[in-house]
Amino acid sequence: MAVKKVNVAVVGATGAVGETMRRVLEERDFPVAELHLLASARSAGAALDFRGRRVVVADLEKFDFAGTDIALFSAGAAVSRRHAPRAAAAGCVVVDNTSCFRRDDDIPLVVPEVNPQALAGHANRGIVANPNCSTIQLVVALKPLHDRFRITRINVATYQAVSGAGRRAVDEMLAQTRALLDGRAAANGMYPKRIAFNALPQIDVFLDNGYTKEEMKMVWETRKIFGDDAIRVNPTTVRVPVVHGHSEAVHIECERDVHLGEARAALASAAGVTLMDERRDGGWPTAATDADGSDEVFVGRLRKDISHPRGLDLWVVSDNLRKGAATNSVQIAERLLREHPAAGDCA
Ligand code: NAP
Ligand code: 3JM
Repeated sequence: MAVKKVNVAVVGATGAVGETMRRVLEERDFPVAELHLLASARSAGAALDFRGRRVVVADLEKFDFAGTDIALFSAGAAVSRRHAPRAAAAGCVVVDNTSCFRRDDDIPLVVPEVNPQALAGHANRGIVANPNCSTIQLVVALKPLHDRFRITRINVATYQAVSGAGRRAVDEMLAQTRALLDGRAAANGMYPKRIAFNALPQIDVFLDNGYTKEEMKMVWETRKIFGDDAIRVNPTTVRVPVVHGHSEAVHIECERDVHLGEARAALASAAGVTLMDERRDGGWPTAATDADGSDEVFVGRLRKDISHPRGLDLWVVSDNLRKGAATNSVQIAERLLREHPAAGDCA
């Protein structure tokens, strides 16, 4: 990439997403001049690796964003609400991984394979929002189908990995699993019921309409990214005892007639999609065996819906910490540097 080097801050650097951010920046050879790793006072002073060097974690509260070009925020919505505007005011472009700004009309919500044109709006407030992990893999898989068949309705059930709820959630699932295998009682902490050897039909808080906030994020964000307020989305989000990778059973209804061969060809050539759809034992992708560690959105189990004349069913799997969070944010930052080089120009 023939772009100048920039100063980058990772906010929430000690977390599950922040750790993946560091790895993805390194893997993609992002043109980092100086890297600032930020977290709360709890972790300030700890040292983390980046490109073979130790970088000391600093306290976000005391950090001055002047001189930082791009900040990748993943420390929760409340932290973004407090600190992202002051980073932007200091001339830094913020790519925010939380739900804090996603629904604001003047903040672009971007998946580079789907709506890169929206990035132009970064200049409005100096903030670009990264969608929720479940939305990202859904829209990457559905974009080529929406372009051809015009989707009118999406029914989706998710099977979401515990790493989507952070480090403590992974620890809790593993501790419960160990305890149960040893014949001991499993204590609940983060989840209201046991997650080990179970499936929990609640992610995030309940809203007045009986859906959870995670479910409504998929409704709001899909409409905004597709620029289509008419598209109807009906999600059920479920937490399952998988460490990395979300899976989704997706059922779409379309305006135009659906041709399976055309759908398959569209998915096979779509950016960011790997079609893994063979009608034999194991001819489909899974979170643990295919998605974990990959940046791709895997699609399988493609078939015409026997209950609807213009319906199509598919199975969509992706790594929630990579394409669902860190990789998408870094891809946004790469595009900002390439296509909007004045973004966060602090150098
Ligand atoms: P995590 O493993 O629990 O890590 C949380 C991170 O935030 C840690 O680095 C923590 O630092 C930091 N932090 C917490 N409170 C802070 C504060 N007051 N000031 C500064 N830093 C603070 O969680 P995670 O899974 O990485 O997720 C972090 C956030 O990213 C989530 O809350 C969510 O908003 C967002 N996220 C987005 C997606 C997506 O779908 N795009 C997916 C997952 C997460 P300490 O070490 O100092 O505690
Ligand atoms: C994924 O602010 C918080 O407590 C974070 C909750 C959270 C979010 C969120 O709302 O930002 C946890 C995991 C997300 C997300 O990406 O929407």
